[in-house]
Amino acid sequence: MILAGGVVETGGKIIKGGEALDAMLEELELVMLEADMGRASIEEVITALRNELVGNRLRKGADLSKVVEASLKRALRTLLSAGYWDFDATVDSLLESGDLPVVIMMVGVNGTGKTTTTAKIAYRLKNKGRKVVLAASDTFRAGAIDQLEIHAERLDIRCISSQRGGDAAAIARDAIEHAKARKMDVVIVDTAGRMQNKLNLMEELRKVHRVTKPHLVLFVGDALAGNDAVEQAKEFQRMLKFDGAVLCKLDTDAKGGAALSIAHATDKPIVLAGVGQEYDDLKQFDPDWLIEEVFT
Ligand SMILES: Nc1nc2c(ncn2[C@@H]2O[C@H](COP(=O)(O)OP(=O)(O)OP(=O)(O)O)[C@@H](O)[C@H]2O)c(=O)[nH]1
Ligand SMILES: [Mg+2]
Repeated sequence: MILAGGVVETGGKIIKGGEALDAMLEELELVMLEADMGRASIEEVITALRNELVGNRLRKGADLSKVVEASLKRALRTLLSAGYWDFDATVDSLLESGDLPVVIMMVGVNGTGKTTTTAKIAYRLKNKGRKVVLAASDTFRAGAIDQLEIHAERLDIRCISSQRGGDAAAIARDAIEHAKARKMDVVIVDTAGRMQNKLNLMEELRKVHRVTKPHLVLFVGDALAGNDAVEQAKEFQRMLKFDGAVLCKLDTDAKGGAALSIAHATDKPIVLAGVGQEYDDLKQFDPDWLIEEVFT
């Protein structure tokens, strides 16, 4: 990225607030806006950055624009690392604690990638030798059960469902009972996509939550939804509380700024990244990778 500032000629200068710094910060604001980061988060980050910079001494010959950009990257890295937990290590330690099965509940609005991510997580855990059961608790969308069952068949994993429409919470409970009876390790509950403002759907989700008492709730966000993903995450966090987020579709030309805003707005970390439609297209979320994406 090219910034307005040049090399500061007389070394050892104190960084002052003023036009030159403002111009640089404005350019960085644009970079973040273009990456779909929300305005509220951007403003907070920029204010913190300005406060950090003004009054600091610039090393002789240092390029102010580079110093500013490096500070911003550091601030964003801190934002993305706050409260971070490692998905695999967390599941391992839950398994070790012996409270089986470990229940993972997936939530999010329509089409963000919940079902695909459910299958990807199942694949990931199965490859580690874990015995996994899926709960088809999306009884809302026609075709949702078949979609999950096809994945289950391909992965050779049991999927508990009820073709009768049925009660999402009851299906999840059946899956947990099934897993308990067979000493299986993990139940992943796929739920229906919903608009965050539809109260009855949210109520159903809360019922699933109440009944299953999940060890982990993962909010699935769509990187392509940009700023909307942030509003969704905030509303879900308000209604349900989730432990971490999965940001899907980071393989598309989405600029990933949603990750920064979700982390900022909900105080929950992004823990996994969906990077394609294959089962192994699920990665541990890497803040540095995302920050480079935002700046290129
Ligand atoms: N490129 C890409 N596509 C993805 C990714 N994750 C999911 N998708 C696609 O996004 C679409 C929606 O994914 P689903 O898993 O069905 O989303 P959902 O949240 O379960 O949707 P509903 O059940 O309708 O709420 C599908 O076409 C997936 O293949 C990803 O990481 N990258
Ligand atoms: Mg689904």
